[in-house]
Amino acid sequence: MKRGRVENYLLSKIGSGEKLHMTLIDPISVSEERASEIASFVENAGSDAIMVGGSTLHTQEHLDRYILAIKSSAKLPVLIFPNNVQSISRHADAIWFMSLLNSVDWYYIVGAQLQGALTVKAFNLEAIPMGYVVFGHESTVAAMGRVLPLSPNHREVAVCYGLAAQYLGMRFLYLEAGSGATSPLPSEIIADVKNSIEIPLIVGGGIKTGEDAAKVAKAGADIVVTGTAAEKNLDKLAEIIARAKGR
Ligand code: 1GP
Repeated sequence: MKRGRVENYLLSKIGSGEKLHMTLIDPISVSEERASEIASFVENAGSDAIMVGGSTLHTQEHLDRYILAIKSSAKLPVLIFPNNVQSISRHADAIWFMSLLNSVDWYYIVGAQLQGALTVKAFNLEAIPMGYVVFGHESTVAAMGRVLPLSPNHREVAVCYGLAAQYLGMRFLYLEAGSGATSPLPSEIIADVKNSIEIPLIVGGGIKTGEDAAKVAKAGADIVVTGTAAEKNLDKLAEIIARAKGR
């Protein structure tokens, strides 16, 4: 499958040595009006793209309106971060076509993808293949995605997941600590995975300060994702974006 516009945009930035930040906005916890304000703010603050999604999103119609609201105030690419088949909108620029690799449930590994594939095609959406690995067991995504909990102590297992994703042809790997996690993933595990794979590495979950963001990027994340920070304090988010990007 040929790379599309959004993937090329991300790869050209990563290829030139840039660290990226993506702002995740959850339609269940942030209103459309607020999402549109956040989008405009993060565009000015230097975030590289907006991800829309959350573990409990329920209607496609809501997602459509939501993405249009974001796009009315910012030119940044909007990528869907899907939780299920209802998370497919023709208005997005791309969709992370992701597999929850450490789920114990076939549905989250390939079932939802099977159900959603024809819709992605009908909408002519750019699909970006991504392997998704969730740490811990307390987050909403772990509960909803029937995750086999992976401890951050099992660094070698994380490396195996990363390599498996790469050898299966996935073009990005996302290490997820869970939205609202008490702390980001430890630098050691990020570095071990980064040093073992050749595909770009995305890291998110629990990044609350500029210092956290700088650490995660320095450890090896090509793309740092923050969600909750945008809901809390936009000044802090500006600092997170700047530090993730090494400014
Ligand atoms: C969740 O990794 C993202 O999928 C973002 O997590 O809300 O903790 O920033 P936070």
